[in-house]
Amino acid sequence: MVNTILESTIDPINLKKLTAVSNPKLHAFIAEAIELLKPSKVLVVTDSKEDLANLREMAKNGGGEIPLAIPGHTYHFDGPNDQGRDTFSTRYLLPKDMELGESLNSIDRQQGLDEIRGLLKNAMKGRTMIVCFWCLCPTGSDFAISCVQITDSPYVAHSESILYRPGYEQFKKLGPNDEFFRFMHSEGQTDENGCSIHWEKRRVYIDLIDNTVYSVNTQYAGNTVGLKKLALRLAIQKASKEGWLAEHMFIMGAKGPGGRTTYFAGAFPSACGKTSTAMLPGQTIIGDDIAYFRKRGGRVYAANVEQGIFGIIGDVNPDDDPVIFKALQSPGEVIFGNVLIADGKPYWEGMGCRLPERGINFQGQWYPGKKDGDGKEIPPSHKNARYTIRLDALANLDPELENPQGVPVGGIIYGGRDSDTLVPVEQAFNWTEGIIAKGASIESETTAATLGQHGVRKFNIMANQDFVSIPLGRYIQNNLDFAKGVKNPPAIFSVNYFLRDENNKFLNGKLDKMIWLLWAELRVNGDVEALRTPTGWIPRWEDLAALFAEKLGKTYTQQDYVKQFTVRVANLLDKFDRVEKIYRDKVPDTPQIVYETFAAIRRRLQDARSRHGDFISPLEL
Ligand code: SPV
Ligand code: MN
Repeated sequence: MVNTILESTIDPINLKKLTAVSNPKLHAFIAEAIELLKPSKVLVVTDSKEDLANLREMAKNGGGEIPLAIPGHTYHFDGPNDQGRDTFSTRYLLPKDMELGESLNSIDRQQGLDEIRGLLKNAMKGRTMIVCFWCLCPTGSDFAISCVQITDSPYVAHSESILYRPGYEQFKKLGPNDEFFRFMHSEGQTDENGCSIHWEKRRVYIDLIDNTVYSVNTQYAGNTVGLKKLALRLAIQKASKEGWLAEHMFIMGAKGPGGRTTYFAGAFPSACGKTSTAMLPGQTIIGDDIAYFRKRGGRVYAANVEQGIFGIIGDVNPDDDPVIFKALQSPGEVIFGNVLIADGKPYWEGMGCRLPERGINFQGQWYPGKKDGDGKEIPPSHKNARYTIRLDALANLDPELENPQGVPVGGIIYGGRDSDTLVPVEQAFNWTEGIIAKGASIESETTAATLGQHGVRKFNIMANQDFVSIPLGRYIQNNLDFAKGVKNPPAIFSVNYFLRDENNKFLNGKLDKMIWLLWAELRVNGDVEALRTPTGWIPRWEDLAALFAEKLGKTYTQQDYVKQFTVRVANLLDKFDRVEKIYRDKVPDTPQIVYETFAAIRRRLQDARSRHGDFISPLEL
């Protein structure tokens, strides 16, 4: 049956490419997709240069991208209502015997499958179904996971060819029982601009039983590029069963004294400085979004799941982000998403030059002062406008990106958008407190990376809340257990780049994050002492002043230090009350150690308050 379907729909050349991968489960998936989507043609993409070049051409010829003046550059627009991840319509398909807890969005499995199959029915009539193979993490490594993507969007397939390692040859080596991830996407009906019309019927449904994600009526990469956040959700479930970790984290090399490199991984909610930390001048980048962690010989190693960046372009300018700015001005494959286009060039807010007065953007013709249907002024580029680029286009790429072993992790950083509570950097006392009081206690103000209201303080466990696919208590326990058998677990830090003063002005400059990172690098290597607060270790003024002078040529006054590093006791107590309430109300499987840790921290904060009051200057410590 499967063979009949494949042979009757796929031309001999593409059929040969498909059957060279002799995996019966793959063939069944493709046949099922053909039956459901009814494409007029099937294109099978191998790892060959010709096949990848063909994808680029398809994308440029009516496939969702338009060429720009610089060779290799194109732009892509998503519809006005399709500009970010849709966390509301992204749901886990829940079998009757599975519990995920109420903090994860789910729908009965059968009901969800019926709904999404209904939406995907005949979706590719008159279209080409693209079948492509990619790999999460370096191919052939113990991190690697094979993936197959089905899509009718050349833009989606082309984006994947930039962001992920080719996986066709690896797929050929899979045994009949080896696991792989499957993604099925259709942009649905499109309008005269090529944008999905039925965005209200946008759905991203995740089937954990079958390692399959379905996505329909959307084009925004965060909802469609299977290997990105759709795969992360599947990977978290797989990691939980197999004893490793899949995290929403960058990986980068921080440079210490004497040319030393210490690797850090960092989790930040979307649009909170994650990419710009990974790309700090003078340091080296391995990845900016998703990392897998494994233990080997009592050490923790991490690998980048991706080989490219889908980064926020707003505020990328030659002063703040020189490395990426240069790459975005140079010939080579780059897709600009939802920026302003004029005279064949891309423009965005905060790029450090005057923007043109006329152009086109995701809302059509644009001019300053143009309003949308609700009377709201349309910005020239969307706040979540992005670029897609391969990491090898960057001057500061770390040489270990393709190391199949990954890199040894010295430190882990948890960040968030917090105007009034956490100090700019603080080291947790140990792994357990780090996981619980730093990672599992992140609260961050919402941003344009997800649809919905912005600027609302929201709980976001390990900055991974949107992607966790197991009960949250188990997820915390997995993180705690991961350090078992590790001689020196990575040191854990919190950072906060968004602290403001009483006039709502940011207390830090954009490059100050380099200093917090380099201080953390010194701490990991035991090079500096630190001051003990109720919640962890903070830097001494003199160590920061030396780093500011050496790395940024800046004077760091004691007055600035006191403002930034004052321990805000009342705010911290409130924070832990809010977070604990979420665990008590919504996470029935919260490990007891979480409550014990909160209680211990609260006692230390109250004790400090009785001696110093609500605000503790670091000079008093
Ligand atoms: C994020 O929003 O965290 C991103 C972009 O990295 S995406 O998930 O692809 O929307
Ligand atoms: Mn992300």
